[in-house]
Amino acid sequence: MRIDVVTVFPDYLAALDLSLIGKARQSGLLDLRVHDLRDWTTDRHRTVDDTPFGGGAGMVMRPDVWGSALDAVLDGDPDGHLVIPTPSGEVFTQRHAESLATEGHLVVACGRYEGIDARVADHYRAAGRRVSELSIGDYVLNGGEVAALVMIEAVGRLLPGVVGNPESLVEESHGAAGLLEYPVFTKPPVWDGHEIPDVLLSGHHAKIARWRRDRALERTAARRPDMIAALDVEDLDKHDVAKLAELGWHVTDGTILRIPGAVAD
Ligand code: 6GU
Repeated sequence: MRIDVVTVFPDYLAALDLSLIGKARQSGLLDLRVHDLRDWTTDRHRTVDDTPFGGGAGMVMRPDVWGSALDAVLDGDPDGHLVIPTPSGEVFTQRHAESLATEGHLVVACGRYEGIDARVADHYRAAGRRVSELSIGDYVLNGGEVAALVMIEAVGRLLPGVVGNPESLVEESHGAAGLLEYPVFTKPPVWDGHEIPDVLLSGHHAKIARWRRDRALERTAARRPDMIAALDVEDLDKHDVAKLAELGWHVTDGTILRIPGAVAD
């Protein structure tokens, strides 16, 4: 996969030299190129922004500079997918990461200030290009760089060969099961008086799987009730249904409903 990132702070992306993503770059699995937006300015001050039409606070990034930069890095590639990190985008999820990981070429346009002139996204969409405006959550950052780091790490680790053991991608939080991951433990078996649950030392694989599934259901019900409500009833066995009832969630004709006050939280 090729990823081009355009930013006024190229140094922000230096973290992508490290760890698994850094290795993927060195081995050639990921061709990641970081560009300075100011390389496409034409004035002496290398201006990338100006005041908003209609008034208001802050500065908006100029469409002409962005257009020149994006045309250059898209490099005539009709399949280049434009990703614009913005707090006004759809919320980026593991589903977006999975979809973006199948692409050949991503171009990530990191805005600063109050964002990029809206004509830029419209222009590339009207030209038939895929454009994804994505937020990493409901809070405000100073620019798209940190969000780009998040998205590139989430996408990059899904590329074949980047994560050594692909099994570790299977059972994780936000994976196919639609549940948060169960708690995990390692040596020593007793740390500061805290023991490991006996079942994990039993060697009884079916019991371990059930124990983990129950902990995943409990955690998800406590921390992410929205994910319980979104579960596919078809994926639940009778033990799941009983566990969910204990947690105050009731499965009736294809839907999962919280019964308020059914259990003490
Ligand atoms: Cl993608 N950009 C900015 N500036 N703030 C954010 C964000 C993105 N996602 C959440 N907050």
